[in-house]
Amino acid sequence: MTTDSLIRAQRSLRGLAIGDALGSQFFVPANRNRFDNRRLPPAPWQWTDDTEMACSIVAVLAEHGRIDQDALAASFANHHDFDRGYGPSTNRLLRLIREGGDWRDLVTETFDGHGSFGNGAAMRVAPLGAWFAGDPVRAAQEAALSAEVTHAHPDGIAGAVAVAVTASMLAGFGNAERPADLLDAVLALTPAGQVHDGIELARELLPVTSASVVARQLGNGSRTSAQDTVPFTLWAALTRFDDFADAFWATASAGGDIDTTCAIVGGIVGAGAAEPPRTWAALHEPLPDWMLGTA
Ligand code: 8NA
Ligand code: MG
Ligand code: MG
Ligand code: MG
Repeated sequence: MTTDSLIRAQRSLRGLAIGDALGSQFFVPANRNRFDNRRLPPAPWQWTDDTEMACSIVAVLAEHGRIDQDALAASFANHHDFDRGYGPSTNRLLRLIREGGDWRDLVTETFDGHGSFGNGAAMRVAPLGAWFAGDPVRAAQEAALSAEVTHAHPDGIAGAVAVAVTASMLAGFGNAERPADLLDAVLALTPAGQVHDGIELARELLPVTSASVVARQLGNGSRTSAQDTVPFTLWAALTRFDDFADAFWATASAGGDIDTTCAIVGGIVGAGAAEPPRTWAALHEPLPDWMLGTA
């Protein structure tokens, strides 16, 4: 059954997948010089772990209507394709789950018991915010549940909460909220920590126009942490929420973890009203049925 929630989540997922697939092309050295004049790299653009994991979130929501953590861990592990370029700790975790390990034991053991604060929980979660459009409190709760399966560090979880709440608010209220007011609502629901502090700074930087200037202060994901990824992506998405292509190019031009920053931004602006250019959708590797939650 295709519900309104699923349709909204799929719109966000398509934006996320295009951001990820197109963004990842800029790791190819020959494509680096294409930023300046916004030239598209040659197709096909293959999506990476960001999209693969986002599809599991949508599939679990389509089946359960909420985040069932055991179902999500199983879907992440069963669909884990090593060649899609996963973060090192997530790679190991998913392999051990597939071999029969219990995610609840494994996830708390990562990084000497601190848990991961990688950006992997944030990169996949915008479609969940779109699913719970206009209900940011529920989006925050479900986002935390989705994060906990792979990321036990409070900042890893906070990054996912902040992205989901932003997508929920844009999907539910469109541009009715000013970006600064929207970020106040995000801050109210995001747990304390470095991600929260970074979003406070992102709010101050909303009037700045240059993505690279802002990325120098907030980070561009080059450490693949939630802390150095999420504040910049919220800034980029909320300053350009009505223009998918502009949001993409501004985000990509800052460099860093480009597949992931563009996946987050594409997922958030896709949750709102912004449509990716039609030609772009045809250039990226298509998503199979299971990935759209309709298998
Ligand atoms: P993760 O849990 O392995 O975390 C990613 C990285 O964050 C780790 O490798 C560490 O460097 C760092 N990190 C996380 N927690 C801690 C901690 N407690 N202490 C010290 N360092 C820590 O994987 P993930 O799923 O969060 O990663 C997602 C990223 O990996 C995305 O960028 C995704 O696209 C993928 N990826 C990125 C690159 C890249 O270089 N940009 C390459 C391949 C894959
Ligand atoms: Mg990736
Ligand atoms: Mg937290
Ligand atoms: Mg990445």
